[in-house]
Amino acid sequence: MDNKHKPVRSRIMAGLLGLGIAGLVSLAPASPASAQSAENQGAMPMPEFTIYHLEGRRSERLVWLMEELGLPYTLAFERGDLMASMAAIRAINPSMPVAPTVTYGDQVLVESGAIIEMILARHGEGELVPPLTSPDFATHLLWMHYSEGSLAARAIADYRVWQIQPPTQRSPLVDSEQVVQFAENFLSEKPWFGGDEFSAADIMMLFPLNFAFQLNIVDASLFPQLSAWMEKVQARPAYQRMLAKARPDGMVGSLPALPAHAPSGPRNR
Ligand SMILES: N[C@@H](CCC(=O)N[C@@H](CS)C(=O)NCC(=O)O)C(=O)O
Repeated sequence: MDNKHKPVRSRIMAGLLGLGIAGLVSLAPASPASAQSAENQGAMPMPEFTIYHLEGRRSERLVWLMEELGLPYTLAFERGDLMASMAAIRAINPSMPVAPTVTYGDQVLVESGAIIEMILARHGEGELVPPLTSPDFATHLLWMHYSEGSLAARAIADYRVWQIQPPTQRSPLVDSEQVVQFAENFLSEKPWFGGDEFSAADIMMLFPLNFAFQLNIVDASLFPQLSAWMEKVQARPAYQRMLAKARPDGMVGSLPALPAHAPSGPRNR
């Protein structure tokens, strides 16, 4: 542990003790498919990596990633208590308290997609990313970024607005249904958002699609490819290990589903 690192860790520990955080657990994945590979030539050594987590939220992406890669991490959350888990996040990241917040060595980081890309570049040994020369590499990156930049952004905006004012018609702008339809179209050509193989893009895409389906932001029955893909990714052993560790009591603090989304179909332009 270097000198810069020590105060950060002690501040984290003090914050956690003060909050009575029970869920700080070091986790060595059950099936370390590539645990050894991180130590192999070419990969950087993995520094201490703590994921500050809220059950059922985007921090699950990182737990799932680490389980897929077989890399070690520590998971910090207060089981069944989102407020306490959020207080722990605020304690280490007061200016941007969001889940995930992680500590990676002596750095405090946010943005699940950027953290995933960093972990893959430094410790992934080529896993969960299509080969650089494959056309799948371009679409993998597209979905890595689309998941937050286009999909989550539209779904959350529509959710917030429609909660206040139920919609009577579709927006002339790109809306939730259109961003979800674009993803549906891709899966009618390819089995994964990674293209021919599962990739980190599949990890990124699940959260906003679950959000859109479960909160009735779009009509899930219109998207059979996505529904089949969701079943497939959620059956993965690494996803199931993530659920057991990061959501042991099921969903906590679900948001209410919308009574109505915008009517499907053609739009006035
Ligand atoms: N684009 C960020 C979004 C992070 C984010 O907004 N996380 C939610 C939980 S899923 C959160 O912490 N929200 C707290 C708030 O908005 O106050 C990422 O992908 O990490």
